[in-house]
Amino acid sequence: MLYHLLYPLHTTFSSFNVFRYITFRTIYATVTALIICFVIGPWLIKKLQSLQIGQPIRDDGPQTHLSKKGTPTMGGILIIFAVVVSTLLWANLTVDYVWLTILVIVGFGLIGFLDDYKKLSGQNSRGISGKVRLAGEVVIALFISIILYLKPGFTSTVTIPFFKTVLPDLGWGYIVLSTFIIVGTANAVNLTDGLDGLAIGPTITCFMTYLLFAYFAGNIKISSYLQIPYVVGTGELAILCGAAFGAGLGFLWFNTYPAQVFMGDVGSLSLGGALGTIAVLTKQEILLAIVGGIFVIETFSVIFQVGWFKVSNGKRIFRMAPIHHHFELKGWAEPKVIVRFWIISILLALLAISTLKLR
Ligand code: 57M
Repeated sequence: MLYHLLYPLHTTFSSFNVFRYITFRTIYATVTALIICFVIGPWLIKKLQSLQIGQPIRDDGPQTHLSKKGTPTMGGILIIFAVVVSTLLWANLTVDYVWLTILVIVGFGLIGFLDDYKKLSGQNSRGISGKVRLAGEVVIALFISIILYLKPGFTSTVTIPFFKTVLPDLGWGYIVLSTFIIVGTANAVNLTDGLDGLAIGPTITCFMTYLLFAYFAGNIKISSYLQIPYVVGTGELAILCGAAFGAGLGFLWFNTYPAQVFMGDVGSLSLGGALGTIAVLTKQEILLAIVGGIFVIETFSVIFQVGWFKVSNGKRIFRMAPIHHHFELKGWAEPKVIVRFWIISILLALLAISTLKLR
């Protein structure tokens, strides 16, 4: 909105020319989202506490988690609010990619909200049926993927990290891949969200990394220099990534150990869905498996544990899945697991950025 209101005034006040620059607007989108979290966070946490939106804790998990009972959840509402308001303020709203990503943020957030609400009102950890939840996610992701497939200028080729000339064209198969990435990332972030700050840390590194890729992919000169696909309009997604980065930091302020609030499914599904969508829009689809490697590791730890548990009649590979519980049960203090996972996610982000040159 500020872009549309203030940039046209640059003919009278030349300093308003600055609103033209994506870099300027990205920085202030980040700061705006961070400030929104700082200002509204304490109020929202009190509100959630007074509404008794406290997390029920499963008694079959690590014993250290029992003391977390009553910690308010659904802090993701704060993240969504900060990202959406900041993006609406700073982005160029004529770019449809911005609206598609906001649709995923709000749509997946709504599914997560219903899930959280059901868990809290029933005071158990089940929430809405897994099938209904998945169906809702697939409908939204499929809608986005079909729109992109039909959009003139948006190609159905996939960028393979480390290979600059290998760009397989999947045709309509791209719709399937894109839907899988969006839904898969949402659920992977959800699985990771089991220790204070564990999910939001790698989410922040992912948004920072995709901020760069969105800026590069949206710039005709830089994209051609780096030999990555040029996608008109994705530069504006750098602003949304900045807003998500700022909101993530603002949320971490309250979610860091010992957490004053959890993000809930409303937060994890919405952030994960947004990350998947941005990976698709910037045509760096497969790269997300590297940038978001922590989410991939967490998900595979569950797949292997559950698979082995079934075929071996109750034997386990890890002490408990997802893998962060394994380390807790080995005796690592919770902050140690969290910070080590953050360190790995930063390393993975650097590796992902290096693919721009290692090709
Ligand atoms: C949700 N959520 C936390 C909070 C958060 C298939 C199976 C492996 C699925 C998995 C599962 O349900 N994962 C998704 C993970 C929960 O947090 C809430 O959920 C939201 C995110 N969806 O925002 O609202 C608990 O996580 C802890 N937490 C923090 N800090 C945070 O910032 O400490 C969360 C955020 C909170 C809090 O304790 O209550 C969760 O874990 O429920 N299931 C599991 O993770 C379970 N694993 C399991 O059953 N493993 C089995 C195999 C055979 C399937 C095994 O390895 O033996 C464990 N989950 C828990 N206890 N809580 C089992 C034990």
